[in-house]
Amino acid sequence: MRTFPDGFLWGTATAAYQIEGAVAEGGRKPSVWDTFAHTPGRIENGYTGDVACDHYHRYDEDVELMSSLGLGAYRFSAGWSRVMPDGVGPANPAGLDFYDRLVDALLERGIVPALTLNHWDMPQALQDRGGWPDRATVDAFVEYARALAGRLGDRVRLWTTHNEPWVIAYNGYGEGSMAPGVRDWKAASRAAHHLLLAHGRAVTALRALGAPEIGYSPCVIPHRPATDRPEDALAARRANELIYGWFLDPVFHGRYPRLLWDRFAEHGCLPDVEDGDMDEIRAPIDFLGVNYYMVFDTVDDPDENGPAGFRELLPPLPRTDCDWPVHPDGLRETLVEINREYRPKAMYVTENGASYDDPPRANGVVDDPRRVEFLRSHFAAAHGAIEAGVPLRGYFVWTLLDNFEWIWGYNRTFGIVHVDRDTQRRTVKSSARFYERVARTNTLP
Ligand code: GCO
Repeated sequence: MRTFPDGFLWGTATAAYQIEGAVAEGGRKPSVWDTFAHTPGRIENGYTGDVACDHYHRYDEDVELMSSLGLGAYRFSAGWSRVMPDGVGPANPAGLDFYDRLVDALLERGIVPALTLNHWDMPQALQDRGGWPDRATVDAFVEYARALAGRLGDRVRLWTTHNEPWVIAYNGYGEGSMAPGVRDWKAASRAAHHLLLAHGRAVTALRALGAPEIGYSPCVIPHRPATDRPEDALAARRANELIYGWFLDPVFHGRYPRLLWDRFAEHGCLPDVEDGDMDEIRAPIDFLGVNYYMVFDTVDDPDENGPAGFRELLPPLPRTDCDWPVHPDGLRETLVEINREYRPKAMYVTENGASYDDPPRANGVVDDPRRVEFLRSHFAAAHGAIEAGVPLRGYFVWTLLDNFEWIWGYNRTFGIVHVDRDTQRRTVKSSARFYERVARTNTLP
């Protein structure tokens, strides 16, 4: 039996566009994800987040569900275009009211609120003016952060600036597979720099408004060399720099990682870094969130991943329904490595989970033994990291509800709670019951 430290937070994580629905209610206007999802051919089956889990109307039921499972924390994102429908200008009172009600509902049940400002849903109005490659978007983001912190600063304990900024910068602006679907690596590196600057300035603004704990949630997908060829070792290092080094070195060390910087330079894709930017980006944070799902093997390939020039291979491991390799010990290694390299004051696993499709049986029961095993083995790895000295303070399982899984739409299910797409009925899966035991006892049986 493994016991976790006192006060360890057990929660789930969600994102606004993936669960809220109500995309044209309460003054909300489109985000880049509404536009992208409504573009034919972008999302499987033409699915959109228009309705999603209807959480906007059912938030109280969903919070009650978390409470019934004994969960002590909830990581959610504010819909940027719900709070700032036009990107700039005054905040939308109805949007702020929604998050106000949600936060109060959590606090009434003793659930710690953890708010992410940017889980990818930038207002379309800002994209129309240039989006993240445009430096003015930094100011718009800080205004948005101020509006939320001005309203909720006293009640939300954990504040996160961006979720997985590499997805926005490289998938969104570089290879174009995610919103806003741009294919331009110069735009991608500019977007990355502005995301970092927006992070740093938002940290400073949140601090001034009294936000208790401020952090950041990049995604760490460790890439290992597939062979002992030196060029594959370098390719793996570039892959790691692209996905997380680019977003962590500036925040903790005040500089960009060298290998990729040189590659961007060779391709004429460097961002415009102005005097003082790196100091602003380096504003101290209280915690680092890590999203961890998988590992990949890597080979050198100048034709893939733009200037980073690498290709991913599947290691010989079991895989989830997303074809993601399952490697629990990679979580322990990642936490230990990241802690050694960056020395954050505290860490959280801000996302970890798996897509497995286990439909309800005739008697209504949803049994998902593969997810139970996935969670059990990853919790054990997190415990191993704590034993190795990592200041890990909590764990957020991705995710509470089967939801809109980006380009896969509703074809991938990560929830510990099943959602019937026609009726919106929520059914607790066996993984949720397993998680309940862990959360209530703070131990892993
Ligand atoms: C992610 C996202 C989640 C995904 C999850 C599964 O940060 O990639 O935070 O929104 O749904 O990772 O793909």
